[in-house]
Amino acid sequence: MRGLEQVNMPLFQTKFTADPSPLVVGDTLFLYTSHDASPEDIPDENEKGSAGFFMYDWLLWSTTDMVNWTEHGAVASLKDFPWRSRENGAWAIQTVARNGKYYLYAPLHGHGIGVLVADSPYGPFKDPLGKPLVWDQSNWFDIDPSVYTDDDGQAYMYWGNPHTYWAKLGNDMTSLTSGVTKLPHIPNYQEGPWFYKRHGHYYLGFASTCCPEALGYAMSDSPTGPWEWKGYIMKPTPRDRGNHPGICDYKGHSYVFGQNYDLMHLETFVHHERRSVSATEITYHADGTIEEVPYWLDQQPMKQLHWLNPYQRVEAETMAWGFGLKSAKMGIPNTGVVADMPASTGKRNMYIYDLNDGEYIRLRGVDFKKGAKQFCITAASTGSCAVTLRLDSQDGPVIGTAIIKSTGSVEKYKSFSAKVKDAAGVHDLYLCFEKTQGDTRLDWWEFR
Ligand code: FUB
Repeated sequence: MRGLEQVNMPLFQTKFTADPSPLVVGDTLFLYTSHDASPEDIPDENEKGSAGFFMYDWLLWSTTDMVNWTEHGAVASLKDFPWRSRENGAWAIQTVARNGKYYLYAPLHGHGIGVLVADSPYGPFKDPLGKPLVWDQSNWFDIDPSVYTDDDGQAYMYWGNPHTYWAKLGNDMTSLTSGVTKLPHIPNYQEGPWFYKRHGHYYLGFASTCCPEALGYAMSDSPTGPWEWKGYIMKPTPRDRGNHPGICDYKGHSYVFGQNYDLMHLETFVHHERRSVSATEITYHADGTIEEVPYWLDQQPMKQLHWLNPYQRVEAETMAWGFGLKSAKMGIPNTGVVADMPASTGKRNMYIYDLNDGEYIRLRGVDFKKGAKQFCITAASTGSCAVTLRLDSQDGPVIGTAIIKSTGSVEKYKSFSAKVKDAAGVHDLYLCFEKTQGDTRLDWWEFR
């Protein structure tokens, strides 16, 4: 039997995530996701244990190596759309870049699709319209926007469940310059279109017919169809239910992102909409069709594109795995109460908290080169916590132990250090938490 580290587990553990939307900016892959609230963040006491969708804000993550991801917290929330009619329904977004600006297309379930604009992928995002970009008030079909700008500069938006719609966007990316076209049904289409062009072929990835949804796709010679069903990228399986593709090329590889319940299944198999995003590499055949991939758990872990440099500031919220830990933006408590959320904040420092004995942060492929001598971690604590540094497994050789002591407040950060020995070459690094007392928050660490 293969353990958690031998299979392709979800990318993020500090929050439940869904609806992955990749965006490559320079050498960084940003991934915008929806956020399925954890029970403690659902404000209605009667709903904490229920199976439905509780979605209030959208999250951002980034990587340069495809296995160690840095969390950036909420980039926007329902609060950024003052015209919304519900305090739930922050469904699947896509963010695209154009002319130095970032456009975040967001469905507010039951209230159409809006758009936010920012000067940076981290935000802050602002609503330039004050109203939905599209909204057919006779139904709730207007979800899951996907935007692609073609080589001639014409941008298109696709969206919809259970029908597929498209419209042309103006050069401002915030207006429609055509009517809305409802396409003839594409076989197996349910929702979550992901519209893009690659090597002259147009693609529409999508979540295939519910339930269980899988990842299907269609191809066309034109940005407006007709679309031909080409098969599954990943076949349906009873191990999954809802799904939603995000597809991109990055550093010479092609990837599909999707969602599953594999993280929640570590705690319960009772159905709740507590989803998690996974990724896998895909390959294209010469005719442009996509080689089908097995279900996430039947795959090897993702391949790392380059080693992590530990001799520079590494955020505590950078990790390959951190099950049981929580994260927050400094000065902004996690809460599902939309009224208490800040307007889109832009980039902010984050911290990791809720450390318990036996939990750990795993970093994959850390290159210690000729050898590290010292480990420094910046933390705040009302108690204490031992951070034991181990190589290659949770029980691997110890290379040092840093003791975090009380700083008097969870807001007051200090540096704690440990002597390090026998850490050279490339290893997975485990920051293992033991003897935890009180509340400890981790900001960043580095080796010297
Ligand atoms: O995440 C909420 C909804 O579930 C999305 O909008 C759909 O694509 C499905 O993933």
